[in-house]
Amino acid sequence: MAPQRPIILSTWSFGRVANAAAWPILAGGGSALDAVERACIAVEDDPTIDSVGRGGLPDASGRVSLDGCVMLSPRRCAGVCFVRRFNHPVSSARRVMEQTHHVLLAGEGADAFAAAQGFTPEDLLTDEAHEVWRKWRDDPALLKGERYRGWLPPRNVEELRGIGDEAQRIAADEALPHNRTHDTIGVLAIDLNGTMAGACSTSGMAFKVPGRVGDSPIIGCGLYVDPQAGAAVATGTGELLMRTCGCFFAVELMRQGACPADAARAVIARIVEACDIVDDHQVGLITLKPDGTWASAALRSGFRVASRATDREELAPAGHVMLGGDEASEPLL
Ligand code: SD4
Repeated sequence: MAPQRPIILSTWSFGRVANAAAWPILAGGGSALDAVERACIAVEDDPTIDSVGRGGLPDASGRVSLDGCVMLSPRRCAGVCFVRRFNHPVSSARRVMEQTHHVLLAGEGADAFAAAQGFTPEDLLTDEAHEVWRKWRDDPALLKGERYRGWLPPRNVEELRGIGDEAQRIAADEALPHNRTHDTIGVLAIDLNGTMAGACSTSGMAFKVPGRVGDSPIIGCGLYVDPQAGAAVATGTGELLMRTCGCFFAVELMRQGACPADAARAVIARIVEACDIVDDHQVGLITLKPDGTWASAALRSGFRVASRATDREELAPAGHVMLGGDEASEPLL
């Protein structure tokens, strides 16, 4: 493929941190795979981010479990899920892709594989995350059995700032520490050679039922990349993406000729049509074509995409918001 300008796209406000860590790789002619892995590591390594890596909020039993995956193509992809002892699910997933014939390792097997690969085990539960869990566990409503839906999401900074114009909201984003953001870090990139790669990493829903695995390690749900058609990565309520194979669906639509914006919009529309949506559901999706054009859509307002290319770096709201959003109504291309 002819050389092209590199680009990297990441979910949420902390995507800027991810992009900043990965950009030198892309700018220096490195691979998209190295870039997306590095981007996820930057967020996994920040213990103040309570939805990714060490510092992520635990499940209902008070234990943290991590999920993640990496993908270059249907031939080259893998994920790990229910990881309890290692902080970098994307790095483990990359080794599964490179060293085995498998696509998904889970639980103790994934931990044992990471150990055999020489990764260093870590205690993933921070004191801060344990304290948040303890408060949740001792909540009287939970003790009365009125509330066991498995997830009470931390309100993200984007949702908290429901007022003001876009410039004010983005300025507020920048003024707040990264620990006020939440959700999966999902990354798509194209390198100088035109190779596409994607990755995502998460601690999943806070206070989930122990054993619950979401969309992020499942190829086709939280991530899909096909060099012939395009790539998609998702964040938000994993169950909605799993019920609709959301990222695979987006890429198949682009294969059939849809532009990135139409593909992203169609996935959100399918989720609304096929699933029972409740108030705390959210889904954000980024779609990218091999030519570097991209777009985003979300179920609700609040989702942000951090993008970095040779000539620009920005944090932007979803190009299309399905339910009650007052954000950009036109796709960002
Ligand atoms: C998941 N999409 O496990 C991931 C992360 C998440 O709110 O829960 N985000 O469903």
